[in-house]
Amino acid sequence: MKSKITIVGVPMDLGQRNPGVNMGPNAMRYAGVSEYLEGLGYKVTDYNDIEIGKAEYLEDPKINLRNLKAVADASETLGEKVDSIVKSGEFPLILGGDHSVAIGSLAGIAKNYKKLGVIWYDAHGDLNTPETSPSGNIHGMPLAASLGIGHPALTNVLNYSPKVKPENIVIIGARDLDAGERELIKARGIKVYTMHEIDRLGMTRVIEETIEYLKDRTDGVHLSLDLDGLDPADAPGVGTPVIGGISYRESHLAMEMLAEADIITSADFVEVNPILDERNRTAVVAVKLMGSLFGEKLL
Ligand code: B3U
Ligand code: MN
Ligand code: MN
Repeated sequence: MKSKITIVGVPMDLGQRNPGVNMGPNAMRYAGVSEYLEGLGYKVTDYNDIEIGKAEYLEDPKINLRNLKAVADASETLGEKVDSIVKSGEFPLILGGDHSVAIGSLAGIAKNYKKLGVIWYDAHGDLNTPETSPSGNIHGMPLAASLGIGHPALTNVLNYSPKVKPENIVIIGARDLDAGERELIKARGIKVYTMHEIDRLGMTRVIEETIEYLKDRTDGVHLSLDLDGLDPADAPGVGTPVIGGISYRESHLAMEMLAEADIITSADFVEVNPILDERNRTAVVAVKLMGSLFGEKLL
């Protein structure tokens, strides 16, 4: 793991409809993210927040994409910032914001790798397109956009596409997939560990297999961790909770195993919504998981 971490906050809430997720970055700051990671021996710089434009009140009814322009603009800004962080040899740690922020983080990161791997830790596939999306919410589309599928304003951030290949992706925790997403997973051969496989194999084996699968085929791995991948009992402060999720303890184990394997080169932690939370618990959970990802040992 790199010894310097740069945090970028992305107070983005335009990729979905619940107010409050724009306060996610500050919720994680109040939960002590910088101090915690510094305590583990890292040099941490907080770049503060990327500026987010305004919601669009006059939307194009012909396209099923809420706030397209503001999300695309923020993705470009974030992409450039993240690219410069990777180029300066630091570990980019992006704090969301709704999951549409991953469009920008992956744009900035993937520029610097030939074969970037992605671990998508999420209850959802985030593989919708304007054609398949039931909601028009861009936070349900970032993985598709990064594969080069969807509206050009989202697929072409930083003027290249795709950011990642389907065979370099592993989705973990899926339990709410739309019909179009299932088709895409099958058509492109994306590796998915749904809750069924997690229950059946156990998290230890799921992560062992994930590491084995990604280790040789990739030259860097981005972890995109949506807090709704966890069970709402452990992470209640999210906009689209889905019961039957990954536990806090399984998630810790996953992070510890990824830390041991030393394969993660960048990360985003998204969908923390303090308005929907209980005493900032979800932000605290996010920060504790970061601690494990960055190598905290219990003994
Ligand atoms: N798949 C649904 C719901 C959803 C996706 N991501 C979240 N919710 N957080 C959609 O709207 O695309
Ligand atoms: Mn997501
Ligand atoms: Mn999700």
